[in-house]
Amino acid sequence: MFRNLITVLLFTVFAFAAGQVATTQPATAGTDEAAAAAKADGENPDAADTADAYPFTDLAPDSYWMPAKGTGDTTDHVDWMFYTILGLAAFCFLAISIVVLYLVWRYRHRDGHKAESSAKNNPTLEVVWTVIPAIICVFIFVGGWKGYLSMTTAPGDAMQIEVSAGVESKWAFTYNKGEETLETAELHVPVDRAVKLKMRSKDVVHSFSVPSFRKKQDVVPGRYSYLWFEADTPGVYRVYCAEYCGDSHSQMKTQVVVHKSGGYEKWLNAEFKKGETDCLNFEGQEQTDCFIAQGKEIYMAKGCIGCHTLDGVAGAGPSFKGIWGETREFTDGTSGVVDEDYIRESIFEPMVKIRTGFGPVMPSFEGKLTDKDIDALNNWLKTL
Ligand code: HEC
Ligand SMILES: [Cu+2]
Repeated sequence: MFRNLITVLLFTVFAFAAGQVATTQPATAGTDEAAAAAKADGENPDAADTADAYPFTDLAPDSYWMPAKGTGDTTDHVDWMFYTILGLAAFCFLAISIVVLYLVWRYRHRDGHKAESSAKNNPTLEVVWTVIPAIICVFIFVGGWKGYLSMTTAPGDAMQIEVSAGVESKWAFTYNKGEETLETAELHVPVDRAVKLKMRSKDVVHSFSVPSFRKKQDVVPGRYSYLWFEADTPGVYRVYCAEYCGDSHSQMKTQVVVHKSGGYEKWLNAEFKKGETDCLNFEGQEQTDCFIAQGKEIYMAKGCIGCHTLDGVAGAGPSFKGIWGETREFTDGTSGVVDEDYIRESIFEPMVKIRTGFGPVMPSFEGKLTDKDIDALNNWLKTL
């Protein structure tokens, strides 16, 4: 009796463990997606594309158990396996619990009854409870294996995007166009097109997971791993790291934007152009105007305003008024003209040339300002 009970209990535990493994996919809430989409909308230069590209109302969870579906066939297969295993586990749990409870009651201790020695073995019963679960296990294995095969073999014409994980628990996606590359924090893909991710980790083991695509793949340092999908519903879906990777693991999330037909190419082109000038956001302004506006923004945002005035009155540092083309004298006796190189050097290596009459107090902005920032500052300083 005891041995049988233990067998039955163990089986229940296993059945449930199997069910649990399949349920560890986090559920996706529709509202966050809407917020994410709204955010992506604001950032995307092509609002006309994005407005109807993200039907977030469709992104409500697929069921109590499963998040919205973003891919067709693969999702269906995974969901089918999931519900089958869940059903099996629930059935076994209920059936076994009921029998156990009944037997406990039926053979309970009563006064006057003597315990009988139990039967040694029952070959028929043992064969049945071995063969049936074995068949079920093989069935589950074949289903999982099929899903795994289709998950790991990307179609030959799949578009490739590089993914890197790590460095402050962030995902980064790299797109190539000829010689140029573009790195983004969100994944953008076209609809109805197979996309293959070539993934690597810069530090520890992470796991790239898109519950809505029912896809998950470990990303291991020192080797590439791959994952592919073909999204068939435009929208914004969540991306998680599904492998505990450090104290900011829970922050390691982003989203995948599935553009509707044609939208991806527009986005990519706009994004590459943005990389060239970073000024596309200034609508209706000439490129140079835009640069000038940016220069002033940097002046105010980076604290230059604390030491440099614009009205000709010197503060801790010289005023920027009329600075362009002036001749400056330095404490080492040399002199020079204010041009682009001088300005660049003044910002990155302020100690190299100290202007006579001022102290060597300006901090270096090396690493804090980009080359593009310097260009913008130059454009702006010329106009003062
Ligand atoms: C803590 C005060 C301080 C801050 C902040 C500061 N500067 Fe300066 N800056 C100076 C001083 C003092 C000088 C003159 C001495 C020298 O040449 O290093 C100077 C010189 C310069 C010069 C050369 C000016 C000339 O007339 O020859 C430029 C250009 C300049 N700074 C740009 C910037 C920019 C751009 C920022 C912000 C990103 C900035 N500075 C932030 C103090 C500062
Ligand atoms: Cu991670």
